Amino acid sequence: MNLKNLKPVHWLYNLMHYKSLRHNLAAYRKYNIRKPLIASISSKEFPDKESKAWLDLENSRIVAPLKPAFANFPDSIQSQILSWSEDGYLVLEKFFSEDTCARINEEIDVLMKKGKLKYNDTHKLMFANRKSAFIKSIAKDDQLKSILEFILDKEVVTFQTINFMKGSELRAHSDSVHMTTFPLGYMIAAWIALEDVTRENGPLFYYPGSHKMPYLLNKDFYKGESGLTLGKKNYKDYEALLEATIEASPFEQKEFYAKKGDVLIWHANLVHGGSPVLNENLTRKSMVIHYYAADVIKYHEITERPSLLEEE
Ligand SMILES: O=C(O)CCC(=O)C(=O)O
Repeated sequence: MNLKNLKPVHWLYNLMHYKSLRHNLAAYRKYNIRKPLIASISSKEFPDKESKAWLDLENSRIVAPLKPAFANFPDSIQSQILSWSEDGYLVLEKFFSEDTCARINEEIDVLMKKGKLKYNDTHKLMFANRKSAFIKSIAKDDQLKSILEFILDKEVVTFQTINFMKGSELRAHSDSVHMTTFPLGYMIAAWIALEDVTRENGPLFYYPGSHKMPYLLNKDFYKGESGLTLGKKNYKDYEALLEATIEASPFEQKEFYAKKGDVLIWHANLVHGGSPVLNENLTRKSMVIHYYAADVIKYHEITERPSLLEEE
């Protein structure tokens, strides 16, 4: 029996990290969730399965310019905010300087050398923002946050950073199955190229417009669970279902041949992943930052765990 499948093991772990669950308290009250903060939580508690984010409910071309803050953005950002409702992503060219990227890469190298940052069971280097004040400050960059907060029309908080040294080769997915909110639509990610990306070193891929597809949630690939166990939900089943859904959809895959310092911001439900690495000798240094809106319920649909969020 896999211990990670036992909900009481999660409850105990959550209890030990109670402080990091308090971010959910106000939203549990607001949405009338009558459960302890340590309990398992998933979309089955919630009545609706659709985003409530303003630019999903209304067309950004019409409503975005009506907000005074829109005028503060340069033309290149304004035009992409206008197409956010259609596209579900935007690109900020050369947003971070060469020096900033070099400094992030250096911090990662030092953390790895000191053994403070290690690969998890995949290619991911998780939570460097908790180990480096500089990387934490990048995640809190005022200009970046002003764009994210405009798009969500809510204050955002950093949930995590993930650094990759090589192309991730992750299969297509939407982050909303990993980092989920109630109401839906209130996660947003910023992906930063820390070196140039080409066809060869495993570019990020994404499907413009795919954020408009229905959110795939546990009920869609559910294999049975009990009050005490997660059941046989298999992430591979999710990936297969999502791939079949996106292949049958009109959305077309794009690859992001980013230049160092470019940023791609994606919607909570935009389908994306990592293309194959064609040249294994090449690195593809990048960092993705996942943010939540501050005042929503934040959790992980697949594992039914409330998110642990460190106070900023
Ligand atoms: O960087 C990549 O190749 C993919 C990253 C990704 O899919 C994610 O962070 O959700």
